[in-house]
Formats: sequence, C-alpha cells, structure tokens
Amino acid sequence: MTENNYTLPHTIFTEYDKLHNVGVFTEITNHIYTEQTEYQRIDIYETPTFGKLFSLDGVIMTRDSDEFVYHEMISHIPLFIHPDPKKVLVIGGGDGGTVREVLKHDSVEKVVLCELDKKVVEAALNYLPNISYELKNPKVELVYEDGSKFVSQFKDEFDVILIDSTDPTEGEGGLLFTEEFYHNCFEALNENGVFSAQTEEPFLKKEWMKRAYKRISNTFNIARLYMGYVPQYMPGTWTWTFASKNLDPIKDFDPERVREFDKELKYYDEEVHVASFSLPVFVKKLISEF
Ligand code: AAT
Repeated sequence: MTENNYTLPHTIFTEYDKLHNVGVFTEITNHIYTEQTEYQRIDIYETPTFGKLFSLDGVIMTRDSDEFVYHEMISHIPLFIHPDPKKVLVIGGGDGGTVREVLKHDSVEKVVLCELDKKVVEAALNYLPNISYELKNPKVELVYEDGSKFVSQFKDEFDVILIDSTDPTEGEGGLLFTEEFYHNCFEALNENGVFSAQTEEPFLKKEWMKRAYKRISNTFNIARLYMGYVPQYMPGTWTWTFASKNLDPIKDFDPERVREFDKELKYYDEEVHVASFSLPVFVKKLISEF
C-alpha cells in the first residue's frame, strides 16, 4: 500500500439553501463553539481550507480566509468618499471585521457598533481574534439593540453609516432592509454623510438585491450599486449600495488619498474602487427594472 497525505472528510459543515436546493460544504476539524441565543444559533468551526468559519442558523457569516473582501468593500468605498470621516455607525457586524477596517482611517474618532445579539460579539472576541480585535479599541462604543430602532433617535449625527446585516430572510435581518429604516439612516447622517449597505447578490437573491437598491435610491439623493468577488457567500459574488446626501462615489473620489494610505489592504485599492461600480449588463438591467 502506498502512503498518502490526505484524510477522508468525515465531519462536514453544510450551508443549504432550501429555497433553491443548492448548497456548499467543507470539511471541519473542530466544532469550537455553539449556542442557541434568543435570536439565532451561533456556530464557530475550525476548517482546514478556510480557517475559522462563523455561521448563524447554518448560513456562513464570515471566515478567516476571505473575510477581508467583504469587510474592506463595505468600509473603504464610503470612507474614502467622505472628506473627513470622524463619527461612524455600524449596524450589525458583531464579528468586528467592519469596525477593524473603519479604524484603519486615522480621522475616525468614534465608532458606534449596534449589534442585536451580544452573544455574537462575545463569541467573536473569544474565538475570532483576527477579525474582532478592534472591538476593544477605546474609540468603539458597543450597543446591543435592534439597529432599526437605535438609528431612529438620531438626526444629523454621523458622517458614515454602514449596514453589515444578515440576509433579510434570516433572523431579524429583514428589519434592516425596509424603506423606513433607510430613511432613518438618511436622517441620522449629517450634511456630507455617506452610507453603505450590503444588498445581497444578483443570482439567487436578485429580488432582494433589486428591492434593497430601489428602497435606498428612493431615499437618498445619490445611490450606486457596486460589486465584489466574495467566495464566502454563495454563489460567490456580492453587492453593496453606496448612498449619500450629496457626494458622488466616482466624481468625488480622489485616488491619491488611497495611494497615500499607509494601512495594509488586500482587496480594495483606487482601481478596484472605480471598477466595482462598473456593473455587468444583466445587473444593470435588473436594477433598472422598477
Ligand atoms: N461581517 C459579516 C457578518 C455579518 S453578520 C450580521 C450581524 O447582523 C449578525 O451578527 C446579526 O446578529 C446582526 N443583526 C441582524 N439583525 C439585526 C438588527 N435588526 N439590528 C442589529 N444587528 C442585527 C453579515 C453577514 C452577511 C451575510 C450575507 N449572506
């Protein structure tokens, strides 16, 4: 018998989309943490291929190997458009990846993270250190509340608002996809305010992508969908929508600011910024159909 270096994948994590009967799976070597909270089931696994993998109700939220794509794209596109971002609100995103990216901007003085489920933050701090470490930064204020309620108390308060939400069809994520919610975000932003929200994807979730984009563009003066390659979210591409009161994500973009940025980035740069707003034909068509 010849020796080989592989083992059979005897333990497997599966994300299964019941609506479309499709899924993805990966071998796991350790089930590090599990808890059924008031809101959802949290699991964290060790995987040989993707590092730590964090799921809610069996849906992948993030994983070590490629979390940087989503977290850089939701954060740096709006933060490089605002001339001087100081006060930032992140809704959802209890793993801390978005907060970590936001704090790479030295102008930022305060980040409020409003996460529904305190257990997500605790689990991330305990088991996802590479993603969560900036949650302990003194500039960060943690609030455990439904973000759709929390944001409605503010007027002209924030320079940047980022919506790092679960899917609208999962848990309480739907509360962060209503037109009323987007309107309250608009009100909570100051004059130069910029906003970015995760807005699903154009293959399996196209109805939600269209709906989210439509609601944001009904609310804000400027709204532009942008895309990136996000292997962790089936089927592998993702969209966000940039929106603002008056700043344009292309006309008001200064590539020099990105070139001079002294923090390490792995996906986003001045070329990706511009390219991500160039949409494939079928996506342009989808978002013009309303
Ligand atoms: N950074 C990538 C991870 C996420 S998790 C999204 C977070 O949103 C979850 O921790 C969830 O508890 C929180 N959340 C859900 N609803 C609310 C709400 N109403 N108010 C505040 N926080 C909320 C994003 C994953 C994207 C998945 C794409 N398929």
